[in-house]
Amino acid sequence: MYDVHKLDWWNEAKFGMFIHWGLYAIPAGRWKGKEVHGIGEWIMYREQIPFKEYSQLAKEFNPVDFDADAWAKLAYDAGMKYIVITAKHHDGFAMFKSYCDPYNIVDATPFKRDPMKELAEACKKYGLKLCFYYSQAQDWAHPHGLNNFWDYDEDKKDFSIYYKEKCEPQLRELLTNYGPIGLIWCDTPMTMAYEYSKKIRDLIAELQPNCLLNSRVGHNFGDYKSMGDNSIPSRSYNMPWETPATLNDTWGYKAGDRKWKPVAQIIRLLVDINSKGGNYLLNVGPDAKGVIPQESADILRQVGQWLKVNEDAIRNTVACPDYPYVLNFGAMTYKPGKLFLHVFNWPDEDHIIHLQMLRPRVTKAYLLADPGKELNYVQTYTPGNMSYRVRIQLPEQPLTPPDTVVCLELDSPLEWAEL
Ligand code: FHN
Repeated sequence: MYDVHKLDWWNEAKFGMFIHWGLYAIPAGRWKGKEVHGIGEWIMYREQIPFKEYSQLAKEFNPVDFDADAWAKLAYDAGMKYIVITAKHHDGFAMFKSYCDPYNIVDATPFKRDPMKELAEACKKYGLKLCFYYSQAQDWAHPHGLNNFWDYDEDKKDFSIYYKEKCEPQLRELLTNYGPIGLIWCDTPMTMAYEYSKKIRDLIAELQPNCLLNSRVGHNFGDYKSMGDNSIPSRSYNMPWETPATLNDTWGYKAGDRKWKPVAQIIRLLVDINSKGGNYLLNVGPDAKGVIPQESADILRQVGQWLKVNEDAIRNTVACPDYPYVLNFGAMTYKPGKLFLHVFNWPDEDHIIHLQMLRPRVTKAYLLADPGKELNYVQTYTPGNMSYRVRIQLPEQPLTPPDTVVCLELDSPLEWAEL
């Protein structure tokens, strides 16, 4: 069962920043002069680079332009409320000071700083929750971690050794040395046994009982469900869930990936996810100097400007019951007492949008961008199916394209009549 109160901040947030940052930012998608297909952080696996060779990247890793304050401010400006950063991805390299394994950013690189310490401070300053991604099962550096079959013989692996020597001690460090952590974001449990998922759950309970855990820890021990990457359920889903998603086609930095999604698409995805009850965890992949690509920053700031005006339609929303018809104007989000109509397709001719099958009565209509001015609307009751039909008069031009939001205040909880 979900602990409602523990999830309060997360349910309210609805929008977070994912950060994939590690040694893979150095090759940035190219190895030995050739472009490597697929997501950037998997380059070691794709090219089956021996650990001995890959680990040399640490000696070059010196992200002198890393600025924790700038990252946290960007998340804040984008209207995000939490940051989930790769403390350790599948390549096994710890992006924090680890006392149990020298293969970490403080001990193995010329940089020598602990970016997680600096981020913890910056997150505090901007009121963001700091959360850690930790690849609990795959570890391509440790001889007993999962999925490095090119260096280590799979038949000789004993997962309990990896768990005891590295996974648990590092999780303990993350949960001890950085203040309150919002959540631990596990990934790709693969064949990890029930007992290890449970151990992680228990460890969090012991060290930071308020810290959340996502479902990719495996064996149903998560506090909420992580959907597939870039995957949105087709209907409203009435449990806490989140979609992790990319801004281009990679998570870790890839210099050659220019497939940025337009701002309008990102806003549309944010609305779609929120309307179905989910959180949107949107990724940036900083480069080897520690800089978040300019394109990502620009997109996020524009989303933030839209969100500043339309925040009520996103923050703290719950799953909107599925409307029985296809919507022509766009999408809807909902919180008790308020139904938000996201008008992506502005009705250019008559400037009217309409809804039918509404069980509650509309008591007021206005644009979030101009809340002081009430919109005219006509509401008629259909006794046949005991529902209202409402036609709303919009101004001639959209106020916050690509999505201008109409708020309808309702006199009772939202339900749609049966078709
Ligand atoms: O293998 C990882 C991948 O590199 C990335 O971290 C994503 C983010 O959700 N998770 C895994 C694939 O689902």
